[in-house]
Amino acid sequence: MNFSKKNHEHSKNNVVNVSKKVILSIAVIAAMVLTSCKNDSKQETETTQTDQTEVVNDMAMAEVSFGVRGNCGMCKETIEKAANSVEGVSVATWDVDKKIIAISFDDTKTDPMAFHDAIAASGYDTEKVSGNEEAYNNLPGCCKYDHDMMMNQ
Ligand SMILES: [Cu+2]
Repeated sequence: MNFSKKNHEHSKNNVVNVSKKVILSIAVIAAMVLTSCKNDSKQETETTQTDQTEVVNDMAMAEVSFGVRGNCGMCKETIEKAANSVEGVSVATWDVDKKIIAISFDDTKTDPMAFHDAIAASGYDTEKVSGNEEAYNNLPGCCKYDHDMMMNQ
């Protein structure tokens, strides 16, 4: 009787130890992901800004800018990719601090509502269209921005 009780307690302790380890590794991974998000955003801002100057000088383009919510460099990638997927867009640059996207485009091929729709479909709120909920739920944890976040800062 006594013997079996001891055994039981022992295995219970093991379970506690294992789950502590699991929680610790999740915390470490989460910390790594957060750090990489921050690094991304700085590098990307620099590269995209150079691109913009080159293209705008080449052609006469219409330009528009509007508020888009998001957190980090990975958000920037997704938001700009969505805007660039619209035909007629030459440059799209989202500012992680101001929560604004600036888009240069050929206005004979598209209009700004197409940008709002494309960005919202990728999961991000614009000042006119709310982000698609399913796409938002599939975003990485660090990209799950606050829906009450200020835009156009
Ligand atoms: Cu993000």
